[in-house]
Amino acid sequence: MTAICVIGLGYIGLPTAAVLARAGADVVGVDVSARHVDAVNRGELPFVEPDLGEVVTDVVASGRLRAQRETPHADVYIVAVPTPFKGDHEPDLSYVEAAAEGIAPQLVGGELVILESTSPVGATEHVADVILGARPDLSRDDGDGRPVVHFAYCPERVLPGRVMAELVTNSRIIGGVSPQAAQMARDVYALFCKGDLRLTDARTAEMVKLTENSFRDVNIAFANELSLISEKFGIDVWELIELANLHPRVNILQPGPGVGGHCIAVDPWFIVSAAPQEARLIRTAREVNDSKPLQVVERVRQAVAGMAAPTIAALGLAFKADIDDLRQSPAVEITRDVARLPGARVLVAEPNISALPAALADAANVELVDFSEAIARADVIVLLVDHRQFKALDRSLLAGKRIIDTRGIWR
Ligand code: SAJ
Repeated sequence: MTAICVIGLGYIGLPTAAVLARAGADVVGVDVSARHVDAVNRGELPFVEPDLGEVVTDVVASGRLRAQRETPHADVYIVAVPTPFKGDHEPDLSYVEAAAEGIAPQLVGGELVILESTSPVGATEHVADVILGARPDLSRDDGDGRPVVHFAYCPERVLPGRVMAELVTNSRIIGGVSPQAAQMARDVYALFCKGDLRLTDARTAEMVKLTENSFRDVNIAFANELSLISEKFGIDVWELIELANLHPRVNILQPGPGVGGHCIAVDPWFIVSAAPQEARLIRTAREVNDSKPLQVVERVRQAVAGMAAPTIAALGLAFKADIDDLRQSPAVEITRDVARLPGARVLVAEPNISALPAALADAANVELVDFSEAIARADVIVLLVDHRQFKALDRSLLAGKRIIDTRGIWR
């Protein structure tokens, strides 16, 4: 049985570990967070993701998945740790490097190291350099008789909220630092993935991932730009897009309060920072999407103009519908800025969390309440996330309120 070590038990690493264990592999999950390790060893989830809980409970109970903080020896390592950017939008590879440093002492030769974290072009070769720099007795090719370690890049492509289905059905791009590494990695993903497994080199695979998320960012920026133009012209942008999309070759995405999450708001910068002269459209899309929260705050400011002590309901904090993930969420940024409007009291309703995040917890004029209470008490309602609870709301509750619907769900 293949021993697989998955490093990083987050939104990608834990589901991947779980489906590998379900497929029969002997899996150890490694995480720096004691909270994540303990939750997994109890068979519980440290975060919300539909359909994952049952699988984790099952594979932990059967002994095929266990979690720990130290990196063990394994035949295959899968690195799924965060790759944020630094203040200047340069990628921060410190978590990837720390994972590589943990793997290096365990190796004996013949192992496969797969990087899944979204990374700038060249990162997989950098992982090989870090590991082989620490282990000069090992090599990345067969040349001189030293034992060989294999390196591959295989980006995850799953959509938060649909991870368990998409892990199995999505096709995957597998980039080897060598052709043999790509073939070995294909055998690992073939354990659970029913989609196409397409092999290429590591640099192409890294760029494919960045391209996919930049494609989505540019297309959302187009929708967001249309929303600004439509407001100026007094046009309903959602009707505009619905009608334009009736054309057989037009497929515009949805405008919103901005683009959040740890992927689309981050990854395009990995291209821009490495190719600033060439990546002009990708940079502009990032800027358009990043400016959208400010425009929403301005609409709230106009809506409360003349009110001495406005009560504002902020509905939703997550970066998108029906998840509990607040990372890079434009809704958090907007709520924080709205709370700074003179005299404002902000009632936050987020059905998927039980405590306000640090960015809001200190503000005395912000409280987390049930959404029906927020709506009942508010003068102005700003809808920030299209959670199912808000979509299903009895519209008569909104009567007499000033409404800023950034997702177009109450049209
Ligand atoms: N958004 C809009 N309008 C839209 C679609 C999305 O404003 O029409 C906003 C969302 O509200 C959210 C942000 O964009 O704030 C990102 O949401 P998303 O659903 O587009 O994407 P993520 O970040 O949840 O997942 C993306 C996916 N990539 C693509 O669809 C190309 C997913 O497949 C990737 O695996 C994931 O990034 C990742 O981990 O890279």
